[in-house]
Amino acid sequence: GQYTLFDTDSDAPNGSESGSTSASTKKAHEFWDTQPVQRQDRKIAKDGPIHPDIPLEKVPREPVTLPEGYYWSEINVDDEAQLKEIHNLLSVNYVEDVDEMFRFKYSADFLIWALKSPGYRSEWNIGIRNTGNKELQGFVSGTEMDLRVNETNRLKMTEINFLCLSKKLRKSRMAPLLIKEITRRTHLKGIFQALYTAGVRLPTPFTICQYYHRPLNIRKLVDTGFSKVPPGSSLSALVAHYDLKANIYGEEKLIGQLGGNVRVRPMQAKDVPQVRKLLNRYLRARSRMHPVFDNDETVGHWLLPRTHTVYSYVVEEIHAGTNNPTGKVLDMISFYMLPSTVLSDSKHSHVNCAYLFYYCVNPEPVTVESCQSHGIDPTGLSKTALRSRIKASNSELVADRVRTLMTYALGLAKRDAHADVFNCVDMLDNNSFVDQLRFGRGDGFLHYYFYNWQLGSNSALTQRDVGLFML
Ligand code: MYA
Repeated sequence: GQYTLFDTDSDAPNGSESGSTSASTKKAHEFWDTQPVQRQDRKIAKDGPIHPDIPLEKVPREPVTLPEGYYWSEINVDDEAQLKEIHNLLSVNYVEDVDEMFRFKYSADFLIWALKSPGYRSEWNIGIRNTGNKELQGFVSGTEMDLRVNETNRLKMTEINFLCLSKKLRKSRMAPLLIKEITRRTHLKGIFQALYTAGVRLPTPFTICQYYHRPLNIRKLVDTGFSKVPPGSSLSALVAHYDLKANIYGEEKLIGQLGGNVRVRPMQAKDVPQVRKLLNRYLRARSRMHPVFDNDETVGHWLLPRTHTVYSYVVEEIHAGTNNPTGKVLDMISFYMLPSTVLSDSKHSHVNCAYLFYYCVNPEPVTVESCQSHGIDPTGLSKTALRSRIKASNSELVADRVRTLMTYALGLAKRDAHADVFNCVDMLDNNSFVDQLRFGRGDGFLHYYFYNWQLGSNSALTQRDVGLFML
C-alpha cells in the first residue's frame, strides 16, 4: 500500500510520475537490478516469464543467510500471541505519509482476515527476530492467487504484502533478504510469479494508479491535517460541498436508478455462489488483469461482512410491489476499513478510512432488439456500426450503475462503518464516479508490479485494466 493525503488544493497529478523518463526511474538499484523484473528500456514482443520455472531440486533448501544476531521465524497467525506481535510491529513501523502525520493501523481482526484466507500457508508469514530478546523486527507475507492477465494467461501467483522492518533496522539492506526468502519459499511450492503494489517507484511498474479521496467527515479531516481548506474557500463551504444527505436520504431515487424492484442489503452466506459468478463475469468483461475466483470459500472469505473490517452489500431483486426477494442477486459492492493513526498532536487519535474493494454490476444489457429503447436508431447503420453503438451503450450502463452503487456505498460507509473518508484508486470503472461523487485526487500513487512476468509492448495495461484490489 501507499499512504496518501487529500490536499483539496492539488488539482494536477504529481509531475514526477507523469513522465516515463523521470530521473528516479534511471537510478541504479543494487538489489532490484539483479531481479527478474520488467526493464523499462527493453521492448518485448509478447507477455511471458523472464526466467523459466526452476526445478525443485535447484531451489535452495537452506534459508537466506541473515546478519549475526537475527534469525528467521515463521509466524503462526493461529496463535493469538504471535498475531499480536505482527500487529504491534505494523502499528509502530508500517506505511506512513511523507510528512509522518499518519500511519496505517491494521486492526488485529483485519490481519486475521488478510493473513488467513483459505489455503494460506504459515511458512509464507515470515518474521525476522532478534537473537537477544526474540523480538519480532521484520515481516513479509505471501498469499497464493489465481490471476488472469491479458485474457489468455492464467497464472498462479503469490501476492506479497505487509513487508515491514522495525525502524531500528532500516537502511541496512534487510528488505532484500525478506524478499529473497519469500521468493525461495514460493519457489519451493512451484510458483514462479508474484504480484505486489507499493507507494515507492521501483523497476518497473506495469501500471501506476492514483489515489482519490471522498471526505465523509471533512471537519475531522481538516482537524487532523488529512485535508486542507483550499485558499479562498472555508470550512463551512467544504462541509456543504461534501454533505451526503442527498445520498443517504435519497433511497427511493437510488432504487429508481437501479431500475426499481430491488433492495440493497448486507451480503449473506447464501449470496456467495451468485456473487462469485457475477464478480468473475464482471472482472473478465471490464479488466485485463484480475483474480479468478474458482471457489465459493474464497469469495465468502473475502466478501462476507466482518464488523470494522469488511462491508459488502448486494442489490437483490424483489417481486414487484412487495418486499419479497425473488432470490436473484444483481450487483455487489464492498469496502474495507483501514484506520490511520494520527501521529501529529490532535484531539483525534485515528482517521477512519474506508477503501473501495471488489464490486460488480449487472445492468440489463442493450441488445439489437432493445437498442431503440436506448436511443439507438439502427436504420442505416452497418452491422459493425450498430455493434459498436450497442457496446458503447452497454459500457455507459455499466458506468451509470457503478456510480449509483458507489453513491450508496458512501452513505453506507458513513452510516455502518463510521468512515471519515472513502478512498479508491483510478482503476477498473472508478473513473465513472470520482468526479461526479466529489472525490478529490490524493497526493499518492499506487504502483503495480509483477515479479518474473513481463508484458509485451502491445499489451501494456492501463489503470482501468486493473481488476485486482490490494489490502
Ligand atoms: S509495500 C509496503 C512496504 N512497507 C512499508 O512501506 C512499511 C514501512 N517501511 C519499511 O518497513 C521499510 O522501509 C521497508 C524497506 C521494509 C519497506 N518494496 O532494507 P533496505 C528496496 C520492494 O535497506 P529499508 C509491500 O508490502 C529498495 O528499493 N522493495 O530498505 C509490498 C532497495 O533496493 P534497491 C523495496 O527502507 C512489498 C532495498 O529495498 C521497498 O530499510 C513487495 C533497500 O533495502 C518496497 N516497498 O526497508 C516486495 N522499499 O537498492 C517485493 C524499499 O534495489 C516482492 N525497497 O533500490 C517481490 C516478489 C517476491 C516473491 C517472488 C515469488 C516468485
